[in-house]
Amino acid sequence: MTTTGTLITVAPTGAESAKLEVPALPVTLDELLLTAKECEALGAAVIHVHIRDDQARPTLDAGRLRDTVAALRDGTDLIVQLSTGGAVTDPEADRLAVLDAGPEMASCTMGTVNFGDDVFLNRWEFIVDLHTRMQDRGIVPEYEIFDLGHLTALHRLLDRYGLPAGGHVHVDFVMGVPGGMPGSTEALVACRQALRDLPEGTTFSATGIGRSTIPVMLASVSAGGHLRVGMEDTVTYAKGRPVESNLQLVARAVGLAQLAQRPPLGTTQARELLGLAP
Ligand code: KMH
Ligand code: ZN
Repeated sequence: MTTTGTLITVAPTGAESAKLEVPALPVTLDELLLTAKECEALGAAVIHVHIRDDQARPTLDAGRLRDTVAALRDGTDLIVQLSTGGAVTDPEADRLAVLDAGPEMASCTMGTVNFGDDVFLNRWEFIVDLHTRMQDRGIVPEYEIFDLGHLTALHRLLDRYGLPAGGHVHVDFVMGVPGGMPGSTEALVACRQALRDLPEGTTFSATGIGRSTIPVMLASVSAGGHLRVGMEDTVTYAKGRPVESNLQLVARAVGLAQLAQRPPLGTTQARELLGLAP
């Protein structure tokens, strides 16, 4: 397994920003596909997908999800990772049904977290359901870690229900959410240390929300981690400068990976790393 490169995930849309306030946000299938192609050409290997309806509101509509997976599969070689997190208002049944769209990967958040003024609810039974359904269908999870205790929950999950499809464990530290762990080097190091309790070879990426984007990116690369970037997580490129496109964020991540002499992994190497079928 290669660990010499950097896995770059782009999370282009999310469920939180409004198109009216952030016009560069890709919300239609055409916009998403164009973004995906551009980001792949630059060095992204995984796309973490949230979709929107005709009014640009977050949706988990089954037909749209299927069409999105098909379009991304046809138009790119990116690893398609559907969000099962959705928006904080999405019911569990709809979040589980995301798996019916047949993605290669899906997210699986490892616990409940305060999410600004809201609560992002992830009950234990729901997590078990997601994990075991993904095992049954050969969908590879990315475990989303919003707080240190979520790694304890992951340890318990793997202990009781076994390894995910493909046998490899990959986690993503989502840092700097108001209510979750801070987007600091200290918090990232604490999470990285806690990986020692997980199966050998477990890999991690990290993303910093808002102004923690750059510190988290630097900390992750220097700690041997991978990178997730995109307008789901930040819409400000630098103080007073809105993000112009997801491409701009991917380009910055690629530059950092090259500087660290861990260049972006291509999609074939990324599938190898994550235990996905070639
Ligand atoms: N939109 C957040 C409530 C995920 O995609 O799995 C949840 C989220 C995590 O973004
Ligand atoms: Zn997401």
